[in-house]
Amino acid sequence: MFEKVLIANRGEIAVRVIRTCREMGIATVAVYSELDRDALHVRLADEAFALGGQTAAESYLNTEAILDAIARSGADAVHPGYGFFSENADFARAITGQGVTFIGPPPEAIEVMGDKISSRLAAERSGVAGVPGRSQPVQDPSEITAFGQEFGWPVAIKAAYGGGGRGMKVVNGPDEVEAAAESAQREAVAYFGRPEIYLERYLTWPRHVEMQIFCDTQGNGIWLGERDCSAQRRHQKLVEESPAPEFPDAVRQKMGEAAVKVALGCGYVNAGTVEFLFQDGEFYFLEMNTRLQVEHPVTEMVVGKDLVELQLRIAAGEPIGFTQDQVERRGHAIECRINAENPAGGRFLPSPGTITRFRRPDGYGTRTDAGYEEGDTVSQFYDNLIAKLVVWGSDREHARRRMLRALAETEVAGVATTIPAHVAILSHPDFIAGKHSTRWVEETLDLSEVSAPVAPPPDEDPDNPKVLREVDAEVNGRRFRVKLWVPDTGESGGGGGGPAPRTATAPRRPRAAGGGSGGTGSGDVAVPMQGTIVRVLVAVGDQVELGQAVCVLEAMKMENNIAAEKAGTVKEVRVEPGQAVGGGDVVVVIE
Ligand code: MV4
Repeated sequence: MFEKVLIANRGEIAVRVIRTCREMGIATVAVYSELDRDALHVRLADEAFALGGQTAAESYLNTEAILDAIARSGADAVHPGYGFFSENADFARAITGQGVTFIGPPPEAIEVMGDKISSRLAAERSGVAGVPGRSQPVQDPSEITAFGQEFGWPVAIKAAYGGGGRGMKVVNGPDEVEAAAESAQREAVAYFGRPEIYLERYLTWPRHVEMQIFCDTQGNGIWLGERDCSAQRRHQKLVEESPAPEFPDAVRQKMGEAAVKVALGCGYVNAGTVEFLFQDGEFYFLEMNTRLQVEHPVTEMVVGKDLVELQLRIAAGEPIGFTQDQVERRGHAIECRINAENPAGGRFLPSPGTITRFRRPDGYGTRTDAGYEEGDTVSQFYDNLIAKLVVWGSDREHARRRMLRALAETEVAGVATTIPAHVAILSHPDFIAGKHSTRWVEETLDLSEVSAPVAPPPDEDPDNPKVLREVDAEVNGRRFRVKLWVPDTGESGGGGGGPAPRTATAPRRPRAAGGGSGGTGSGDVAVPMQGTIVRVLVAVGDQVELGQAVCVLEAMKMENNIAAEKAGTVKEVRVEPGQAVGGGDVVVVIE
């Protein structure tokens, strides 16, 4: 087994991996950007190395900095988490090229599944059908009309290198073909740098059901169970559950076997998830995710296994250690993603800032995987997932009631969260009946009455004249935690300009927002990382509120709202849809 694992990630998944490593007696190494200097994952790791930089591109996506931290730390394995480099074959090769184990699949498998046409072909070779369609790129728009006449309308035009919900056009009839084909081709090049598009019959009310699989280095493959992730908005998952509601066991068995065949067919090793669309009792291969997913705890709670432990063992060359028949699934689990977003009116505007109060729920069958504690700051530079709330119940209704209780018990102040939206979803008759689909949140659920006020910070108690504090020192890029008795002046940055010290007695002090919007931000709205502008939401002269999204940046397979850091009037709009931008580029100026 490994001696020391470096987690090339941040937030809740880094915390999650550190916990299992600690339980297995494996030393842990965290890496951190300047904004994450005092982050929870850094505090929990045995060692920590600075990557430098603020944005993801400057830090967690800085290959050289991560490889340097790996070398300096002496780690013998790297866990990529999800997002960032987790599905980057070159990153995996760079790590294994240093003689260090990449805790994930072989680079070749990552590449096969990274291109939607290639993954469809791989699935077909394994006897698993995708949505009825073509597995070759469209050569001429006339093919689309012929396809629609053969397979029926609507037709889905998809970018072969699309992802994160981008790169799909729906065509309802022959008269829409020409415009849709032109738009799809242009966006494929603009967003993904590749022109290939392909065709599928468009499923009008599908459920998104994904199957968790594991393969080991001895050629064994098993499936652990499915997760229904249909409750999502703009391709961002909100609520996931297992087992899928209204999902016959015969279909489960067939889907599990199909998923394992797809994985073994591409030489897969370690944790993977095969995504399907499920409609009218039939399932169709959609794509394969070659990483551990955010929602993996839902499977852990139903199967009773630690999937990160299984990943570590398989990466170290151990067999899966149990057979398909030994996999037992009990009860029902639900996960809610608590994001720093304001769901008011269904807009889900980013709500970066300092978490001034965070009370986590507890009780039987209640788990919170958090990447932040009270006093930490949620930056707009990274994914705004604060914590995953996961519950287990003896059946779906029990789990649903437990989740509603746990959501009601959860307190977060200083930032708005998606909690009110979760309550609305879990309380809705359609969700209770399992009648929702991937379109339900955006087309049916009414969030117009949902509000999520950002509560002011609680009054803090007067401080003692002198208290013991722990502060973090960084020497030559390496982090050390030291204890000091210092006057409790209530100032952040206790001496030496370091991060806000933590007292043993007084509540944690909110640190200077590291990108959060304190309302006095700059009028220059900059993008936190490189990407492509997919939507511009304001025009010169518009009045904008603090935190209001001014444009949407496509980056890291996700759509990211770029928010105003101050209220005011739009003075300049410097970008247009389809424009490529670099990290730090100013896109809108507010006066
Ligand atoms: C589809 C589809 C319906 N019919 N393909 C969205 C992004 C990419 N993951 C594939 N997606 C879809 N492909 C056909 N032929 C509906 C979606 C879809 C979707 C799929 C899974 C999870 C959420 C989704 C949200 C909107 C659309």
